[in-house]
Amino acid sequence: MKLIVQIPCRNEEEYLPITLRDIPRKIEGVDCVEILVIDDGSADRTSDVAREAGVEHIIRFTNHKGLAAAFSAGLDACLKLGADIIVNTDADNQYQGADIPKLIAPILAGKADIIVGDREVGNIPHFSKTKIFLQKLGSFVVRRLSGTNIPDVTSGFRAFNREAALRLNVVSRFTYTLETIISAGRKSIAIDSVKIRTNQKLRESRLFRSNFYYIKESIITLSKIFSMYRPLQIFTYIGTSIFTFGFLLGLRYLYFFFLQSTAGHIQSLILSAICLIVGFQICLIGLVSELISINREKLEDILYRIKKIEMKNVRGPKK
Ligand SMILES: Nc1nc2c(ncn2[C@@H]2O[C@H](COP(=O)(O)OP(=O)(O)O)[C@@H](O)[C@H]2O)c(=O)[nH]1
Ligand SMILES: [Mg+2]
Repeated sequence: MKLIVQIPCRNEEEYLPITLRDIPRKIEGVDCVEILVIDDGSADRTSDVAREAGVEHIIRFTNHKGLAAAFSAGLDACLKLGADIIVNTDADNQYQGADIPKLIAPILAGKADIIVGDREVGNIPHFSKTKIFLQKLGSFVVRRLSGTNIPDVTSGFRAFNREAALRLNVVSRFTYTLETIISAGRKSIAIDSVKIRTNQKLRESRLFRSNFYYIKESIITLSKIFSMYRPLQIFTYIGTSIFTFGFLLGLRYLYFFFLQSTAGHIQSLILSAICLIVGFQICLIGLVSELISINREKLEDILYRIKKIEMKNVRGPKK
């Protein structure tokens, strides 16, 4: 049983050594623990620091590709390196390395494919009230969209077994955290959560730069994911609302047409016609998106098979 701890990094030379020191190298139930650092085109000495600390694997992007891309590249590399379990953690030592055994326990026991560490955000002293509220709201929305029960959806402290890592494909740019949970829920991957501890804050969060930035990016990410995973539903909601409004307005016009005078009601007739056309078109777009989404599922299945073949080729046919 091989565990690889992956750490996506951007300009983390200062705190990465502290994080690395905290990662246990011996864990019960696991034969070997290795570390993979993904350096997302850092301008500082992140990669050098990782090498000096004895990190086994380093991926270095020549330019900045974003956290989600770094996360995906990490999963891919871990699979090729023969990981049975992959743990993702942050480079700023937000999470306690000592909690890794707790995080992977349900996976070792065969009870889950993905475990998300629950920070219990309401109890984190350095989180502002607004940040706690936004995190809780985000978690609520993602729980509803994904049909899962994960209390802390933005937590970066997670464990994946090989099967889950093979199945997940991330297309978001801002963050992988929300998409992986929604994707897991939609694909019926067994996802669960365990309570974990957090360390004192070492530096300000770069992902949560401001409330506005966080809300904006989260809405963009969620809209994209939602229209990817449930296009028919979302477009039908929007389309039928507009269509119904146009229909009622049309009925109102007919009422005037037959029982009173239509004088002065032409504007509402035009609006009604526009709403009927637009609403219908949106429903049609939903249908097309649904077909595209079915295609995507098939493509993902092919990707899954290709990844398996790649893994076998890299590691030799026997493993
Ligand atoms: N690859 C990559 N990693 C990033 C980027 N921004 C943040 N990270 C990493 O993501 C993790 C979490 O970032 P952080 O700023 O601590 O956000 P927090 O989770 O809100 O505290 C850390 O390991 C960062 O190094 C980025 O642009 N690219
Ligand atoms: Mg942090």
